[in-house]
Amino acid sequence: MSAWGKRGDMLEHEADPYNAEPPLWALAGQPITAVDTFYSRNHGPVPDLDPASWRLRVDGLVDQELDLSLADLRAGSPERTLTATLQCAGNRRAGLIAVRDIPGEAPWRGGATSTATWTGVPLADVLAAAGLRSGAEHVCFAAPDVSELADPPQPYGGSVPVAKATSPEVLLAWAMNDEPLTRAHGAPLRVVVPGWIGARSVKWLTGITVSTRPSDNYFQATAYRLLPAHADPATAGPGDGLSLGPAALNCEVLSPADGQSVAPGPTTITGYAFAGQDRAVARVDVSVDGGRSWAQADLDPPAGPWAWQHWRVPAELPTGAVDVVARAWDTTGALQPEHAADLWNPKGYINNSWAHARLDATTSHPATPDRPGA
Ligand SMILES: Nc1nc2c(c(=O)[nH]1)N[C@H]1C(S)=C(S)[C@@H](COP(=O)(O)O)O[C@H]1N2
Ligand SMILES: [Mo]
Repeated sequence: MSAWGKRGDMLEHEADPYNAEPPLWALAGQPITAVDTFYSRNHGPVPDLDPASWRLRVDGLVDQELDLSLADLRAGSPERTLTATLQCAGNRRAGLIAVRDIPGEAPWRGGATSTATWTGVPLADVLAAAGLRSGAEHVCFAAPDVSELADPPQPYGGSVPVAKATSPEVLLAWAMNDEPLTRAHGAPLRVVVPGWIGARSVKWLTGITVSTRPSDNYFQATAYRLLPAHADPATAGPGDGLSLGPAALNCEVLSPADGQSVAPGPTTITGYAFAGQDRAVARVDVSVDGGRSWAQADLDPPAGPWAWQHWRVPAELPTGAVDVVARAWDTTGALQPEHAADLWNPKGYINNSWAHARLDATTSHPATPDRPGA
């Protein structure tokens, strides 16, 4: 075990605030990610909230302001459990940094994506109890963790439009994989916004404010926005670039993973693919010759409409340096973009270019896990 109850081989990008992702092979073949393996993304120190005195305040454009304890929430509406993938907008940023450096942002690999079974109550039920007034367009989330990364330093926050907030899949969750939320994952209560970038799934939720406008929190108004490649993030202000919401179609090769030494010959290549919001993964192609020829992978059925899909394909690895490539289509017929260079942006968000796993199949040694930092 390392920090925050995570497995010892996490790739730790930062100790404080804690930012870590599992090695890719640890996600392979696991439709649900164990809590000790689930990536952790934080912008400030992890709060230690007392569940007994914790309250959730609901205000803004509502008929009735609410001040709820955990017991009130549990009593207020029937509990719901669903499986949802969280994917950070910075997932696979390392592929963008390889194109051009991105100072100040961590080189996340494809492990800033994990899937859990979440239990809580629909946000829609709480909003219905409060009663939305006319003009209600956005639902803003407030948390107590103060981030020095924000300018000026401020607690983390974000918002989603009312249409998403009142959709039945958006949960106020107190449990993850049937265990109470751990501190690192937002205890005692977090938002889970399935199908949207992870940034909107606000942890340590203490406030909900219904508004005519999106949250003016730094992490909604200034960060997690896609700037044009030539923009200077140091001078970009609130509202610049485009606001990120629904997750983009993406995929990653998990096993054998990028950087591994493997034996040439027959193997099975596996990975994940994920399509945000109301799209699903329709097809995944895999190449073991850098994209000259392709085989169609078998897709596992997802654990639910908001979960990633794992895929597998038998392959014959040639001897030498092997470039495994994977690319996914979604149910709209859209294919991932081929090149990371076309996607480069100053904050390094949404690298959903074709996934590459570069393998060393020069000798017939047994497979080794790719070790962080190796
Ligand atoms: N309060 C708070 N909520 C937060 C964050 C944060 O720093 N503070 N990080 C966000 C981001 S960017 C992501 S990707 C997810 C990560 O959730 P996890 O740490 O449970 O994996 O939490 C989101 N919610
Ligand atoms: Mo994120």
